[in-house]
Parts: sequence; C-alpha cells; structure tokens
Amino acid sequence: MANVAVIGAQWGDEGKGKVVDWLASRADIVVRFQGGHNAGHTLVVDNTTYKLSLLPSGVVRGKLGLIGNGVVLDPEALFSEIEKVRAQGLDVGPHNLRIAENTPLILPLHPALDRAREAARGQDKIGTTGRGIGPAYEDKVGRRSIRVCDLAEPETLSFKLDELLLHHNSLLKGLGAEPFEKQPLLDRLLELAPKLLPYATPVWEVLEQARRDGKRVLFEGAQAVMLDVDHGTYPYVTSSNTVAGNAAAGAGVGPGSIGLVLGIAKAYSTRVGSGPFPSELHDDIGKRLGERGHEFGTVTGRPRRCGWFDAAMVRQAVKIGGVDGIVLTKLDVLDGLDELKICVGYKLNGQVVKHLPPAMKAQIACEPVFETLKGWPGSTRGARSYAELPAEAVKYVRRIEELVEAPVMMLSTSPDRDDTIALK
Ligand code: 2SA
Ligand code: MG
Repeated sequence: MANVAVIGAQWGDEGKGKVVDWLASRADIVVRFQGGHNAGHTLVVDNTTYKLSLLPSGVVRGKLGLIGNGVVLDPEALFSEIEKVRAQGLDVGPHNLRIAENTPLILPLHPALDRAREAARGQDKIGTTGRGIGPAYEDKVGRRSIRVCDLAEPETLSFKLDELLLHHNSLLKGLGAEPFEKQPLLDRLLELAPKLLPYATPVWEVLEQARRDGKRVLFEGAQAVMLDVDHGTYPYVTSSNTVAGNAAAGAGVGPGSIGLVLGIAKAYSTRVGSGPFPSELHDDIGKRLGERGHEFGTVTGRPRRCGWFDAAMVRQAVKIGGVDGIVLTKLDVLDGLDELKICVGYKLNGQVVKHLPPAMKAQIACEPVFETLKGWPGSTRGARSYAELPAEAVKYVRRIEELVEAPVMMLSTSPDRDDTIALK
C-alpha cells in the first residue's frame, strides 16, 4: 500500500518523529492533519537534532510538506520555526511547504484564553501546552475562526475580528485577564498576510494530483489516541481528533486514501499533563524510566509521568484508531530491569474490566491489573535485527502483540534512524 498514516497509540511522545522520518524517506509528501504547535516531534539526522512543532517532518528530508485544514496554525510560531530550521541549514519556503487555505489561525488571544482558563482551574487544570490549541478549535467549531484565506480580504478580516473580540473579550474579562484591542491585531495580520499567503494552497488538489501521479503520501499524526477529543481520557485531552480517521477530513481526501495505519507505542507509558494514568509508577522504577528515556516535553520541557506498558489501553487505541500495525519504540530504556510489568486490564468496583471506561471518576478509580515478565540483563540499544535481542526482550514484544491484537511491525532501539528493526 502506497500511503501510510502514523498516529500515537498512547498519550503522545511515543517517538513518532523518528518513525515519520524513517518513513518520509520512502514518501513523496508528508501531511499534518490535526493539532498545531503543541506537537513536538524530535528528529535526529546526521547528529543534528531537529525539534519540529508545526512543520511536517518531511521538510528535514527535502520532501513536500503540507499543512492540512485540520491543523490550527499560529503564524508567528510558523515563521519562528521556519527561521529556526533555516538556521540549521534546511531549506523551507512556499516551494516545499503548502498550507491549506481553509486552515484556522491561532491568534494571541487564544493562548491568553488557554492560560487564563488553566489558571482558573487551578489544581484541576488540564495541563495544556498553553499554545491556544483548545480555544482555536472552539472558534473553528463556533464558526468564528479567521482562516488563512481571510488574510487576502482585509474587509473580511476586520469583520471577523469584531466578532471574535466580542466573544473573547467577555471571556477574558470574566477570567480576570486583559482584553485585546482590535487595531493592533488587524495591523499584525495585514503585516503577516504577504508572508503567509504565498504558502496558501488548495491542499486537497495537491493530494488529488498526487493520487493521480501515484505519489506516496505520509499522514503525520500528532498527540495520540488517548488524547483524542472524543476517545481519549476526556476532559484531559487535546482538542482535535487524533485517530487515523481524521487524516482524511483534516487533509481533504477520502477515507480510502489513508492506506496503512501505524500506531506508535513506547515500550512503557508516559503522559505529560494531568489526567488518569492507571499504570503510572511513583517509585524509583518510574524515575529511572524518566531519566533513561529523557522524558521531558519537547515543547514545554515539562517532566513526563512514567509507568508500565498498558496493553489494555493500547489495544483500545488500536481498535479505535484503526491501527494495522504497531511500531514499538524505546525498548532499550527497559534494559537491565529484573522484571517488567504489563497492564492487562483494570480493577473497578471489584470487577476486572478490559478497557478504560469513559467517565471521569471511573477512570480515576481504575486500578491496574498487571502481568509480570522477566527482564533482560543485556542491552538492546542500537540492535538492528531480531537476532541481536535477548530472548526475554523478544518474549516481551511477542506478548505485547498478543495483548494489543496487532503485529509489531517495527522496533526502534535508539533515537538513530538506522537503529530500527523492520519485522513485518
Ligand atoms: P493542548 O495544549 O490543549 O493540546 O493540551 C491538552 C492535552 O494534550 C496534551 N498534549 C501533549 N502530550 C504530549 N506531547 C505533546 N506535545 C509536546 C511534546 C508536549 C510538550 O511532544 O513533547 O512539550 O509539553 C502534547 N501536546 C498536547 C497536553 O499535555 C494536555 O494533556
Ligand atoms: Mg512529542
């Protein structure tokens, strides 16, 4: 199958950047279809580390990058990221990056509202990245968004800003935050227009042409199924659909164009931000996973919470996300542990359930049911074939396959792109 979609099968930070990079070398086009600059995809290429938030990872490999309408786009963040990667020697411009004309914009009032809301929630905060993602998606669904194409129509901009400010300023004031004035926002948008408009393209037509030409498209998901606004641990989720199904709507193609769906999963679990995490470890093993796995947010630098692999949850993500095969990453972080645990279900009100229930209190009440496996003394770091893995590591991978009901198609054993074992 020519096209591939890559999605996160846990709570993000599964190593999608590396996998996308690995696949990008075999693709012609890389498309982002949801999320925004809340994503943090780390790619290591020839000893240079690229940290991308908004740009499709294919730009590092000289591929055509597309930002689909399903993304929420902060133009300031876009241009500062373009500057950053240009300083690292990459060539990025309208010749190799196209942005859907109907992509909603993130304006300064969105992060302001995001942060004011988080502050108001106090202890109960979602733990957002503070980038304005949620408020921007609210405006899209509320039919108030300023979209990329509006930058070509100053009158539309002015009219839409009035509507947007009427809505936002009352919310901001209600939360004790500073309201925004129209004129500086309008001036800035008019200033950005000639910079941004050269990128604006009917992305769906680019994809239609690609289909006719037999080009291979890689759909690059951000965040993960357990952060999906419908299927994740709501309300501790992001504000977009992160499942593979949204690759179609968020890019402007039919569902048949998505192709093979790969779900990326770490060999253990992490979560950044608040919300239920049944297999979380609060002990030295959790700390060790965080240290060995360098578990800090790419965008915000926040330490990630760590825990055992949750097979019940990944199975759920596989089914809902439409995952055909798993890419298991960071196996080497588990090297040297005496024993490993895998969460296979949850104890709730004296009963064992096989999936995480949707209600908030029930999710928090879920206690993990663990299965214990033997660890391995040797190192798996940098292994490039199954034969190089200790027998216990192979057993661990095989057990995960059984439990999540999907084949492990690739195994990643270090951040280096070549330290990858293709299994199927
Ligand atoms: P938001 O900002 O509204 O999307 O936050 C809502 C929830 O979604 C989580 N979220 C993420 N979780 C993991 N990784 C993400 N991207 C960055 C990274 C995060 C960072 O790759 O490292 O740098 O901190 C990401 N983006 C959103 C977030 O934690 C909230 O739980
Ligand atoms: Mg990340």
